[in-house]
Amino acid sequence: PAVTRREAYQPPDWHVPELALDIDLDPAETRVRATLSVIRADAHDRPLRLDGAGQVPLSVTVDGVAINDWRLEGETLVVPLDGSAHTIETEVVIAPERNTQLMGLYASGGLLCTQCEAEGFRRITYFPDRPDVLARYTVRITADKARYPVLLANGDPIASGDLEDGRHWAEWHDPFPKPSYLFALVAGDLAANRASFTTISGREVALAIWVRERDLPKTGHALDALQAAMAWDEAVYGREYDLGMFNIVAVDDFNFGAMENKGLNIFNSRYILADPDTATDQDYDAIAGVVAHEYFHNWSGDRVTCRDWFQLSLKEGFTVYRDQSFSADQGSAAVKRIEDVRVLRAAQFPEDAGPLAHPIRPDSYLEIANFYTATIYNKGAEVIRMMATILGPEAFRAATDLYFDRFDGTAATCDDFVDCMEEAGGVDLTQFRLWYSQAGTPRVVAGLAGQPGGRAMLTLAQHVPATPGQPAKQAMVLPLKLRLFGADTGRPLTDERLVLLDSPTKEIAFDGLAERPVLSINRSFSAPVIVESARAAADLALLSAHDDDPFARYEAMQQLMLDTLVAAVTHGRADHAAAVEAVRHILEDATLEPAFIGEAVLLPSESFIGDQLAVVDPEAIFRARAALRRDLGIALEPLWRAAYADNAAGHYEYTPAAKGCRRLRNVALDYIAAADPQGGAALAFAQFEGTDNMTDRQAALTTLAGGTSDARIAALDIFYNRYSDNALVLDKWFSTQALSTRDDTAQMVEELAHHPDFTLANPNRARALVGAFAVNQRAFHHPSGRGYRFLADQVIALDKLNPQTAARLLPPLGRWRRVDEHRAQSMRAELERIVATPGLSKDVLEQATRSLD
Ligand code: HT7
Ligand code: ZN
Repeated sequence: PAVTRREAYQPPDWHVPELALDIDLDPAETRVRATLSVIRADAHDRPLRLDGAGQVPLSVTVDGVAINDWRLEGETLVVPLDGSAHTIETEVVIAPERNTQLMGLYASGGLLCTQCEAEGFRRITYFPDRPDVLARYTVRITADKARYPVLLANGDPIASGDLEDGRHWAEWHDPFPKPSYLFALVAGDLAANRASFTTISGREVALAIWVRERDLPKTGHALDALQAAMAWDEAVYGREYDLGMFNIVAVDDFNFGAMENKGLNIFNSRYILADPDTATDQDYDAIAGVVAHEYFHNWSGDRVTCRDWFQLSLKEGFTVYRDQSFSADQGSAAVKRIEDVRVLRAAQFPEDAGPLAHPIRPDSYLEIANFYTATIYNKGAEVIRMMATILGPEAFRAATDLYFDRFDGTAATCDDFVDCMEEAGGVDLTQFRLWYSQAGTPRVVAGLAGQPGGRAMLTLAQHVPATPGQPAKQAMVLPLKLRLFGADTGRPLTDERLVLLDSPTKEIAFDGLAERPVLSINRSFSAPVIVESARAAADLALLSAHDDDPFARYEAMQQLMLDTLVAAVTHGRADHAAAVEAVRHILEDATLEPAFIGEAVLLPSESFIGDQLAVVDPEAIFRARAALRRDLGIALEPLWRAAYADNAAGHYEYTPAAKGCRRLRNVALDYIAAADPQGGAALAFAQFEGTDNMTDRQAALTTLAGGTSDARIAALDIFYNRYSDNALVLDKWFSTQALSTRDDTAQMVEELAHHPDFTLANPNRARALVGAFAVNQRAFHHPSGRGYRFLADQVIALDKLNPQTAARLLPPLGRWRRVDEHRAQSMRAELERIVATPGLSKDVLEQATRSLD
């Protein structure tokens, strides 16, 4: 398969200002007629080249006349043209019901829907399927009226009518030029939860969330989130919605979270449907975040789109930054930042440290679908956040205004965005641009040396590790917020400073310090880097108790626990006293909000502990973590029981305060179970049975599923029977078991893959079992190698149906350099088995071969 390179970008030969689609829908045989007005871009003599995939042209006409001199080069339709402007018509037939890849037009639960990003439109019709060809679309849909009473497309509806044969039609027009990846169509038997939004300039926008009739009661939260997001984008970025209508449709089979098609967002139903009985607080938060994210794309993605797919982070990094800021404004900003950093460390840091590392603006790809990664999204958001920090809020807003104004209606680049930051911010970001081209997580070594006379010298050194294809790196610009605290009193000794570390090393002197200083660095996680700063347990405990930056306070706690756990893994045992006392202090601090306490007292994950070690020993990590969990549970049992009792709620309410109480209470439940497995299981089972909400039920089930009590089987059965007709909750049933800390998880997961409710055809279900299992460090790295074999078997099987989803499950197999030689060999053997599989997709081929390097 051919590699696409960023440097090879050429502007399009032909513009397509207008496209009319006439789509006669049928699951087995859908007829698509496309009429393109094309204009030669400049004085060249090249033919028109239209991308296609999987279909053949039934007819091709130029200016109304059928032609025969078209040809296919691979899947590309090549049409020779003489003049500078023509009208081209093509006709194809496609079969949505046979589309298991879920790209292009496909069937999901009786609906017909589309997914075109990144290159799905070519599976519907012939077109220059690249993001820098922007057309105005008019779409006519015809379908059986009984089966598909609702017909939706982008833009606004312009006409509709009935036909004699039980079919009907609808026409939609989208006045905004858009690339083909933003095209969408949905047909089905859907009901709408409707509302209206008055924009800042007084225009009424009709909002609707379309779902199956029975799911209507679960759409309120998503609709509220949409309205909040519309208001927030006006207030914070000055962005107003631009069509008369905004539709969202939820579908059950979807490769990703959701899609920002202009005026017609299509969502994975897990990011729309929620009620207290079936969705956790985490689900509610994710729904608001994803609804906002897709809505924000209307400007950062749709109005200003990407020139080519190498610029993907232009829209994704910026939009993630926007949705993170929105969510921070809706609840606890401190907790949101902690959660975002946890996601970054869990998903992006390992990617940046492994064989699949790539810059946020990659240089080449075989399959662009493989680059919808945590690096493009989450590290991309951190890069935008750093620019916002460097510029400050006013200049950052001026810069985004400039960006939206200058590039409205066009396809832009990452450099265009940074240019706007430089111009409006009056800063030179030449060196900062290395964030776009260099992969790898920078490391900062920070040492603070106290000197006589109230002086201290801070030494900072940065190092960017080698990554595939990038052996040597240049020094980057790292904006580090820092502050010094007094070791005796815990009082601040300095103001917070923003230091731009832009050279390999830097020294900063502090004078007039009244006490020995303790360093608080990378406050609010101002740069997405790993800081190594040898601070004593007592100093970390001091920061965890006194730092005024909540993120830094959390971070000190995490570092203290990490140091304890790393010592335990390395030496077989460790002193838990400092960690216990620091957790006690947090639990006893009445000024802290429960949500923050719930985060601060959490143990670092097994994978994060592993990231601190040269060679990961999953069993030793598991044992060390379990021992600390048990000791914290036992030593602080009265406090955990008090936290459990004090944070009980009468009935479910989705408010930041109530959410925080549930969070702390469920963390406390798990520590109680660690201290007293039998009593804890009884408490968990009582909570499981007695609660009115899924947050508490799922938390209790997780605690039970990790234990050995009889209540475990009972709870799993009750849960299954209660929710056997709810696919999203059954996903939880699968993933809770796949994430279990029990010894027999690998075997259990193999058995679950044969459960009648397990199917690889539904991406959510595949991710719930296989994806969850592959991040369960101890189970996946089972010394027998059965975990690796299981993952490889599932990837090979899924590749035949849905290559994109299969390829996204594969990365855990690429972490073989991080484990011992025996495990590494087993992992490589499975990767080699995958690569040798006949008929492999380019999606999986690319991920597996890169993973072997
Ligand atoms: N922009 C959307 C990306 C997306 C996608 C990518 C590949 C395959 C299927 C997909 N569905 C949606 C999602 C977003 O970032 O908003
Ligand atoms: Zn996005």
